[in-house]
Amino acid sequence: HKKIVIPSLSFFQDELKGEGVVKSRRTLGELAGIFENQDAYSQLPLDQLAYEVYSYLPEREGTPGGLYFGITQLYPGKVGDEYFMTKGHFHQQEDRSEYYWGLEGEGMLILMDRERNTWAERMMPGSLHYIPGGVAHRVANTGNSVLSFAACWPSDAGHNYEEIANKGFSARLVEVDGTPKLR
Ligand code: PAN
Ligand code: ZN
Repeated sequence: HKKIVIPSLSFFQDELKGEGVVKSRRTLGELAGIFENQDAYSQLPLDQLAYEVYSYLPEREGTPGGLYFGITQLYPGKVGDEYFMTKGHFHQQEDRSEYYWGLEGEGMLILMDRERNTWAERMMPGSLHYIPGGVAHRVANTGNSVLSFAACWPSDAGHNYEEIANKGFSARLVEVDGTPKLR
């Protein structure tokens, strides 16, 4: 990965909690089926918050040429040996790409191409991640504190959650001897 410095992070975050920003949230209950260990999952409260997304959507959804911006705050935790993670998706318009960059905390960006090759990139404050079109993306929090990352994506990208919900990624990020490993 490439490392860059974000100069005005606190400004960004204060701005983003203001007007025009849509806040969405996902509980563990809404992540049913994405974790391998069903026993461990069933012992956690369904209403526990997994992540929140602050999105700034200045164009109508589907507008060609526009850009959306969002900050995701993913809480720390594990389900068995698997870390709390985002649902993950391909874009509805397959060729639409996206930038993610790390703001706070530690994590891994899990990526999978159309041939179902899966790989991962370490996320940390200042890390920059280019997600090409046709590549599914999901983030796991591998630390003990909130993982916060920013994203910028085209306003006509759309989200295709179905494929990942049905078939998952071809590898899972699990903790082995205290460190994250793709399995
Ligand atoms: C991000 C994601 C956000 C939440 O803004 O939507 O991190 O992850 P899920 O959408 O997979 O639940 C993005 O990738 N937008 O395209
Ligand atoms: Zn996306």
